[in-house]
Amino acid sequence: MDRVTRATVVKLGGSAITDKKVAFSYRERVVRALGKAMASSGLPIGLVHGGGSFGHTEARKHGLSSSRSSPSFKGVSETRRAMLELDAKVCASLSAVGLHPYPFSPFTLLDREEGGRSFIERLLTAGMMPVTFGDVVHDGKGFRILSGDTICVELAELLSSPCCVFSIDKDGLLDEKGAVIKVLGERSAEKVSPLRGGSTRADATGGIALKVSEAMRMASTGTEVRLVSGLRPAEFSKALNGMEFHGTTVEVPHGVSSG
Ligand code: IP8
Repeated sequence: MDRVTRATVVKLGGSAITDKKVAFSYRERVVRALGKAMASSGLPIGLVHGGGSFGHTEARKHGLSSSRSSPSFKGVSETRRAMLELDAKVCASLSAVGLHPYPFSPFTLLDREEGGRSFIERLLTAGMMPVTFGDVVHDGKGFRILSGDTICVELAELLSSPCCVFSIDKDGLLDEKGAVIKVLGERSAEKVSPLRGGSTRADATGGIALKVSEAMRMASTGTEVRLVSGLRPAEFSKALNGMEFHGTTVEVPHGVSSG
């Protein structure tokens, strides 16, 4: 079998795979539908999922965020437990539709020299789907939340990904009037309404602002970034397969990043 060195990165947004208004609510049907679309694409995929009503519920309860080091060790354990619980559900749903998820902590990616890359490449070459998630990490000073959006950038770079698809709970990035922004360019980031793009105030991470800046960062390194509703599997499938889709494409000239 040929060694897989380039793979598509997919983010299953927490706002799509859970109901953020209801703590610990999991959308099994949504994950299965997205899983079926990924299976039928036949693409090698590195998967990242967000925290949704699992990780963000605990993180907020215990005052953890992406910017602050937290003294709440209980909060660290509880948030991590919630993420592992969600990850087990996601992997079970993916297995149920014929995929072969291999869950791992994003820590593995921190060894970015050969270690991280060859680990992921070996999994992909063997026909497994590497699955990781937003997590609680120790950054040397204390614990903080590492968003799945940031992990997507790392993973796309590691895998020289041609494309990254973010599934969210809206039809793409929306402007102030609620209309879908079809193409988000380097100068149009301010068009995005902060409250209209798949993240909510329930986020312990950077919400939509972080998503936009990470998408820009990724696009500037040559990865095509597509944002699509995870609640519309047919559109998700089109976005994944490089077809015209209803959603947002982020286009930034190579080497330029507003993030
Ligand atoms: O939902 C956050 O990941 P995100 C993960 O991708 C935790 O920002 C632990 C809340």
